Amino acid sequence: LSPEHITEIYDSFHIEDDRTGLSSETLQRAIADNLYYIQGKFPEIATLYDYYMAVAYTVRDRLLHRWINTVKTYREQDVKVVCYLSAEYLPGPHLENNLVNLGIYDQVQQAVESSGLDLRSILAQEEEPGLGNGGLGRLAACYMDSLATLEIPAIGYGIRYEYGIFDQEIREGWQVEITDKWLRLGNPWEIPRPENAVEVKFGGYTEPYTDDQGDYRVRWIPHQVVNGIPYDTPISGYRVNTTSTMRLWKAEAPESFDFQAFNVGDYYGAVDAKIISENLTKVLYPNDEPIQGKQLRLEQQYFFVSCSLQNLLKIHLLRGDPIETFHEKFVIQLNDTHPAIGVAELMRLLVDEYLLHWQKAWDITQQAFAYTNHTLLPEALETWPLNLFGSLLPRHLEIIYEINQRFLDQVRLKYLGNPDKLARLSLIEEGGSKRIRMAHLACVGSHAINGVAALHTELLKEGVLKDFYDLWPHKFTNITNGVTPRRWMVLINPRLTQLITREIGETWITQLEDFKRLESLAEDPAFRQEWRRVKRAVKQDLADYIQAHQGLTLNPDSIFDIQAKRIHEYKRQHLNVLHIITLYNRIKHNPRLAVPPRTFIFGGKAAPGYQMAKLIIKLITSVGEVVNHDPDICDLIKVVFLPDFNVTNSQRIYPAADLSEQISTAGKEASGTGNMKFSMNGALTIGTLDGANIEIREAVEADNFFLFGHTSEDIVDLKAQGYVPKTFYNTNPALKEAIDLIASGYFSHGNRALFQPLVDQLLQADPYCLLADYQSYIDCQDQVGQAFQDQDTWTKTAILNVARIGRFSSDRAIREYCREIWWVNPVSIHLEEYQQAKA
Ligand code: CR1
Repeated sequence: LSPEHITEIYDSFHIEDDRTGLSSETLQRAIADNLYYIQGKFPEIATLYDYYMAVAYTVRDRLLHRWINTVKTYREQDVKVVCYLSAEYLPGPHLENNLVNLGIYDQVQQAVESSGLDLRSILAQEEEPGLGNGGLGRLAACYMDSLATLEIPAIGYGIRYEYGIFDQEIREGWQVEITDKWLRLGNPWEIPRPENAVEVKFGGYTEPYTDDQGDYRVRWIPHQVVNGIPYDTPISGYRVNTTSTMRLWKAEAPESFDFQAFNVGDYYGAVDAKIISENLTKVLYPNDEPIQGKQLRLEQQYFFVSCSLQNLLKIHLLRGDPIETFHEKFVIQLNDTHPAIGVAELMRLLVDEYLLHWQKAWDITQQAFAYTNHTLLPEALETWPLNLFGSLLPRHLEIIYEINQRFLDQVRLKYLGNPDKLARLSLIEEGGSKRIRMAHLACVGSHAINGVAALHTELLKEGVLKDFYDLWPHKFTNITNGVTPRRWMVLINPRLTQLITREIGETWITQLEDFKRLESLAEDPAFRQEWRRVKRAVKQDLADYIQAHQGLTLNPDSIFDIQAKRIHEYKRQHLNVLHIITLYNRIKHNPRLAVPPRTFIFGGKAAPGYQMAKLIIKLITSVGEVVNHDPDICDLIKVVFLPDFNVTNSQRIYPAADLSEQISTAGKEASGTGNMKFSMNGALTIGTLDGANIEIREAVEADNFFLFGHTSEDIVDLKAQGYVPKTFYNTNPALKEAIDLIASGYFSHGNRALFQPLVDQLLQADPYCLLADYQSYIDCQDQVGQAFQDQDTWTKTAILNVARIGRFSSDRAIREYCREIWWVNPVSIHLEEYQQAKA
């Protein structure tokens, strides 16, 4: 036999390796193997969770080969890598996403069924990593998905919070927060790498010294040292071998015991140090936009940033590259100002530890960093009291002073004799107690600054960052957010995915602009009918879920009118409630009124300390309590509050919506990304000209979007003229009736005090202009009701929304970052041995 012959015979057996094989037979064997050797269970005593773990490890094995080859390739080819620094990530459950990306959903389903189990119930076992609050963290996860899919070398750095965002329960209509113990049963997706631990210093003092060259240097003598342990999670790309790393840091005490204290008998004192260190990454701050200026939060930020930058420098030097070329090999994206301390930390590392001269270090730093701003809300802009900052990071305070001095010297030359300008640009806010402005540090230390939607970027340039824009207009770009069609369409809406793919093929999954091919189908009555069938089935799924979990029966033919996002006054869930009460009043006055049945669905968490947001939740549930049981309403209106809005639950919600509520006060929502997910799944939007709504409306065209409300300019004018909400209340009987009904105690068992703070806020201040937008919103909702009666036209409009939503893929956004900010290129990963990913 010749060697060729042997290979031929060998190949004909199709021998698959148990760790990489993709056939259902091999997968079934591998699952049984992992159940036995990893979970230590035999089928008779294995729980569903054990099976989930066995399946997860089986899938992880298939990723590992790709992952290791990815890391190896980047190292060998010395490629430029994108480093995404984010204090938050909301990746959602990993298992199903990895099945989709690897193209092995069907094989795993078959393998699981052959063992007498059901894949859906196994998938339901996964506890999602809730390591973020909302849009910002989920955006980071969508970007990680697109980076891998587009084969861009990338690492996502963040914090491995032991407790993520709290789980929300609703008790007696109020939000109750439950600790999120997501790691309790183990996390099969992460690999700890204690051998790569790094040290992070805190507190203490600095002292000058002269180095061998006779140069002035500074040494930092810390009060405390904490270890950072990296935990790596593979992030797969869709049908490519590229598998990127999400590296999250956990804080640990350098030694389990302080031996000195132990020797003198202070056992408890010794263990104390361990507890203090581990507190650092214990819990995610559950505030979405208003920041919480707590010292622990600054410690978290510095901790993960220092770990990540030390890690990057180590990788760079291990690749044999000189420190001077760092910025040619890495670009570091700051996801908001949370990691902005990185600018000062990289300077410290380069100057104090790697002994570069200031100017050289500064060039590297500026070229390495780029900054994304995610909010205009003044209460969300991070500033730290100088005292707090200096006691925690004494060396960084000196570095920031130095950066500021050099920066202001430059500004002074440009704006001769303009002290106001200097004060406005300074990294230090003067007056009263001094504070460090993190956004200013990010702007000065970056080569690029971007907003997340066209309007948002314009408002940044005219407002919060105007002085920086005047100084460096070339640094500013807009990159409108996007969402990944893999999770937000393929994974969550298999029915619609199948229908679309049958008609236009599957290229859209990685080139969402191909949805354009659906345009002509909008005119096809048979296609519209199928579309309607799919939508109806998906609505039924959500209705079944709500029936099972809340005991509420919903009518799947009613308008599913959904608002799902964090509860915030600027997002105006209470404007939605005013519409519900207005409809309710109309039916009460005229029980024979022909109104199309509507189901109002809300989902969203309130920051635990945000009283008004919590009261808004209570208002929604209280109105639901009355409306849902009022016989006069004849089930024409139903109000549902879906508890615990997270990635998992959101996946049931987006596909089922007819109407997407995007009703923030114009100028307040930086972009929004839920707006994109709803549209992608065929909902029509009712919205203001805010954030990315504006661009969505442009894309789908005005006729296919329900627009209402004041523009951001109107709002500014309105307030400049001295906005008096009472005028609207006094001159609009329906509005007055709705507000009075809340105030009367009608929804609170006669308790007039309950909603008083909310009513007072609306009548006396109304900072988010609900009253000014009320009539326009009601009129627009009436148009929605009308339009829904004509199901065929509604469906056509829905199809056109999907056909034209292609621009809002995170792939497009990532391509823009690559081209305009990162200057990085794709690198393909080849698997030499074992199996290639399915084409
Ligand atoms: C914005 O409020 C945007 C996301 C992602 C949020 C939202 O409109 O879609 O960021 N901002 O860009 C935020 O969380 C801290 O700021």
